[in-house]
Amino acid sequence: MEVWYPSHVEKAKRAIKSLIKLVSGIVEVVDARAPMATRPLDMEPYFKDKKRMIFLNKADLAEDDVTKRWVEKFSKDCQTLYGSIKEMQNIHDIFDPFRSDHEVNILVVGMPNVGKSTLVNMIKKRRATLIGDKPGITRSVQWIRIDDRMKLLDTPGITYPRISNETLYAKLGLCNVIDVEQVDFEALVYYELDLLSKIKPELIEKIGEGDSIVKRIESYGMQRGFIIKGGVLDINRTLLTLHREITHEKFGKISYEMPEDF
Ligand SMILES: Nc1nc2c(ncn2[C@@H]2O[C@H](COP(=O)(O)OP(=O)(O)OP(=O)(O)O)[C@@H](O)[C@H]2O)c(=O)[nH]1
Ligand SMILES: [Mg+2]
Repeated sequence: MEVWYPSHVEKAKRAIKSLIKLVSGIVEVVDARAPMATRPLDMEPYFKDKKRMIFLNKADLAEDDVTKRWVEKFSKDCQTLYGSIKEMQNIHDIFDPFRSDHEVNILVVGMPNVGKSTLVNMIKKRRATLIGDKPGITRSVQWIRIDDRMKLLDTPGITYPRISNETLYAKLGLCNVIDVEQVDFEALVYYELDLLSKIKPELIEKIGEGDSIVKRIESYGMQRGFIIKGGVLDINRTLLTLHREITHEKFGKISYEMPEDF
């Protein structure tokens, strides 16, 4: 599969490895819709021996009962919280377990677009770092002082240089960890729909009329008038809009993986 692996990601991994000795705690932000797929697994060997918190963000887009089961599962090994950073009242609960009477440095780490910089800004109560509705916004590591006893290290989202597993690829696409516009998105959106047809067949029916996924996509695009010269369907616009609507709750809250499958 074609991956999206911009050069700043490799640089960020090197920076994290070299700065890890300065931090006493790690907040790992994952996407609540696919909390296993969005764990930064290739970096985890470097996090051993550190106090850790897993935070399942974007819970507003995931199915509540599934998220709660994920939290139960992760909690067996590690402190775990979930929520929707933008709406959370108790955001300090994420960092309070790391506090001590001396200064602490906390690494905020995770895949692209999961909400790391949003978390840093919310805790800082102002825009200390750029955020954006696509992956790859944060380009380099940045220390942000929260108060006289805590500094956070905001880091660029990290991802894999190679992905050969179609299901993982689809989940990362559906969480917008992969920048769809930077890859062959026709293939990616088909992988996404293929996964959804297995786990949420009722969602596929909502897309449009037809007895196959391809026909349903065509009917969806035609209905919206995504047509180019000669009355031909604008397939690029159709697929990108469909991807955007699915991943931004237009088809309801969707969890892409279940804790019982792991
Ligand atoms: N629905 C929803 N969107 C969120 C939430 N938290 C953050 N976002 C959005 O997710 C997008 C990515 O947020 P960022 O904070 O830039 O993500 P990041 O992890 O820093 O991304 P990179 O810098 O690319 O690694 C933005 O559009 C945020 O507004 C949440 O709890 N729910
Ligand atoms: Mg960021």
